[in-house]
Amino acid sequence: MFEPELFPSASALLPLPPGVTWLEGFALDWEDALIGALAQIIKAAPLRHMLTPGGQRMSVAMTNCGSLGWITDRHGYRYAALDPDSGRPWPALPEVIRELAAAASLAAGYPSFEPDACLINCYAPGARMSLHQDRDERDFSAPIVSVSLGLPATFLFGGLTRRERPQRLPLAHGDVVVWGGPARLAYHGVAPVADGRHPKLGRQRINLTLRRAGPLNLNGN
Ligand code: MD6
Ligand code: FE
Repeated sequence: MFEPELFPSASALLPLPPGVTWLEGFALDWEDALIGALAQIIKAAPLRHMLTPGGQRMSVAMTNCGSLGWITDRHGYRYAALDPDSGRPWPALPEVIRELAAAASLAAGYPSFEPDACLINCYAPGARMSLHQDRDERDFSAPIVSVSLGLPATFLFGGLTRRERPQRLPLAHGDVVVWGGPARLAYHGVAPVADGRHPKLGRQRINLTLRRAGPLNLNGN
């Protein structure tokens, strides 16, 4: 007979909005390879605190890999093929990240996701990301694959307007969230990360968001 789980997982208890798939611990099979690949990327394209168009320094430190990288500065939010700090292309998307993105998007029902951009967000304790929509991509038909590593965080998942009260998803090391379809333009953010120490990553949360961002406009950068 089917045995109901005594301790259902957090993802089984929360009704997720349509278009969102939460794969708990999905990235754990790739954990060490991912951490190794991240170290290489950060060496080639160091984490930095970018400025918002309004001139605020973001509390989250960022870098990118893949053919396009998400950047922000006084001129706005956009994707760029070159790292503005070095003038060089972003590091290539490592095979381990490509493989994880393919497996996660397939598991979530998007069998042909081909990411060209991977934003790497690094949160020290206290860092946060305010509610926003992801709308700098060329088209919104591709899903976004989001991988959480290191310290846990509360992901805030709102509606299609800023006014809806967000749902709170406790994301842990190794969790992957895939979102697309009706959720693609939902407002979302990350509550201030609580202090702690992760056995492999120390006092930080790292999030990878894999997207299909391009192609860029001919005159775009
Ligand atoms: C983060 N993530 O988890 C920030 N955006 O650190 C995002 O802003 C995000 O996780 C779009 C899709 C998935 C995400
Ligand atoms: Fe986002």
